[in-house]
Amino acid sequence: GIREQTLVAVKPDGVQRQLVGEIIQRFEKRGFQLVGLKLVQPSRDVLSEHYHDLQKKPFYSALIQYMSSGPIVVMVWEGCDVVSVSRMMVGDTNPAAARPGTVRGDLCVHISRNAIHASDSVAVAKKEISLWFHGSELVEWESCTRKNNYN
Ligand code: YYY
Ligand code: MG
Repeated sequence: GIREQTLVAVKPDGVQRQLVGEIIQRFEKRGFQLVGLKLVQPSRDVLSEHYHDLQKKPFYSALIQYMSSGPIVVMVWEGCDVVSVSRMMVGDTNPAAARPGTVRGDLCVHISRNAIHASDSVAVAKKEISLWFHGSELVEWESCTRKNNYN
């Protein structure tokens, strides 16, 4: 449906490198609708929940360390197939394998500093959105672009 939602985050390296505007612009231009946005200093508790699937990975502690090293920008974007399309826009986890035209393929060099997160399935998106946002922080609004982007 056109109300599908996903969680996108600009990671600490992306915020430090001042890529927030560039990343937001890509999602806006694509035609997705912003329904939640905030700059946060993420806690290790929330990060360990966010990355609980990766607990056993060798890079896990470095990942949590890096993700808690500075502010991140968390966003909820809405639109048709936004979960899978966002993953395409983000590109391969390893920037060295990410296609030009993707965020990671255009703006990043190393897997440990890949600038952006996007939920990898609709079910995970629901969990991640409720982990990072209170219901009251999500705004339902009628974008005037909606009638141009959908029939
Ligand atoms: O969903 P995505 O961010 O593309 O990759 P995940 O497999 O979920 O891993 C999360 C995060 O962990 C990744 O964006 C960078 C980091 N990471 C790493 O530092 N080294 C790896 N070999 C794999 C992932
Ligand atoms: Mg992932």
